[in-house]
Amino acid sequence: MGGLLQALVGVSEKAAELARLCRREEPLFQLLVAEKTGPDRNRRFLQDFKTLADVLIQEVIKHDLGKEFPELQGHIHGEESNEFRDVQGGTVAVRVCATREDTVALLLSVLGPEQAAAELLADAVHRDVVLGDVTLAGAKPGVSPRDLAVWIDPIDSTNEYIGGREDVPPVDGIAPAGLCSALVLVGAFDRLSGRPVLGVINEPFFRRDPQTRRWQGRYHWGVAHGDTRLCSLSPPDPHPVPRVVLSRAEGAAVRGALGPLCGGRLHFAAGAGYKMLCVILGLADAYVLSEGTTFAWDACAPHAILRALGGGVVALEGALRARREGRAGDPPELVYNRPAEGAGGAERWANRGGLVAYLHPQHLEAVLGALATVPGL
Ligand code: 2IP
Ligand code: CA
Ligand code: CA
Repeated sequence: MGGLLQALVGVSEKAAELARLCRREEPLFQLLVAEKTGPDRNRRFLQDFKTLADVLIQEVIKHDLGKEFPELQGHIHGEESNEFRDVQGGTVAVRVCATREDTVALLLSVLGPEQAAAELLADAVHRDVVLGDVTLAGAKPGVSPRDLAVWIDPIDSTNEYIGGREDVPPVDGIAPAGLCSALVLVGAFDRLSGRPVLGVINEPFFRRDPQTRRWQGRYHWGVAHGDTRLCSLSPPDPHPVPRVVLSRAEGAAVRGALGPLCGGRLHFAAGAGYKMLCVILGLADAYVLSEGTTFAWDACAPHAILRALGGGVVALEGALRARREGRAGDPPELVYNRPAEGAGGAERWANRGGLVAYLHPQHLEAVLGALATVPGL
């Protein structure tokens, strides 16, 4: 048996394959495409199908990790609920069954007559993933699954995944939108402290194979545990003039405050996970978000990788408050074991008050300095 890190990468590979499958195979792809143009009578079903890709991926990850590491059972959480409307309008709990045939039958209760689609999905669900990654095999984080819990975002940037644009030209290496910003995020955090410990980001749509035209993915992983720092990537060099990546939803005040710091040039991208990946890869020096519109499952995996590389993700509101009050010490980082007080549903796990993801402390300092003047932050 490999370690937990290797298992997280393995499940992310299976998830990425499921994400690619849902776009590649005709019966599945038709259902995705039809969502945009389909007749009204299909709307509910297609909406459900869209979610089925996410729900199924999350259940597969939960199932495979829980099977290999029974200590993790009950501690694997994700964005989605597995409750699903079936074709009769009843409720079905999507899960991985003991046999491929049982999984096919369960999927058919959601997909209706789409036998081929159900079979393709079940094949991928029950297939074993073999990783031929020597560096990963040699990584020994020294963590015990008993101390950890997991956050899964089965598909981050669902809108871009469904939209599927392949021709969005990058700006300084950063894709402003498109299929490549759809990512699988699997992160593990310390149950007691809430700190992120292991992170895997999988890019299912990294590039097309020039020969076969099939999508090829890639993955990145990181470990930040005690004094141990391990990563599949080396820390990138900082840009002399900082590059900041933002959500297109970011308001004028934040744009106005950060513009001068970045030589008047801000970058924009879709997907919370993708923007953090841009920082991890050194395409950007910081990702700033002033609102609580991301969740624990968006940030946990990228945060672990950022910490592995010497950076982190701070809670923006708390960091600005500490600064105003002149408190010494490092600004507070996001934690993953504390639901927001007084909130219900997904909001319990919102990263309230926004965040800053960074790699080099001087950029965090510069960004916080610039944002300190923004009224209302
Ligand atoms: C979303 C997704 C969005 C992001 C939002 C996330 O997750 O990453 O793209 O907004 O914060 O919660 P933006 O693109 O404006 O940064 P999901 O796609 O999983 O709902
Ligand atoms: Ca997300
Ligand atoms: Ca998602």
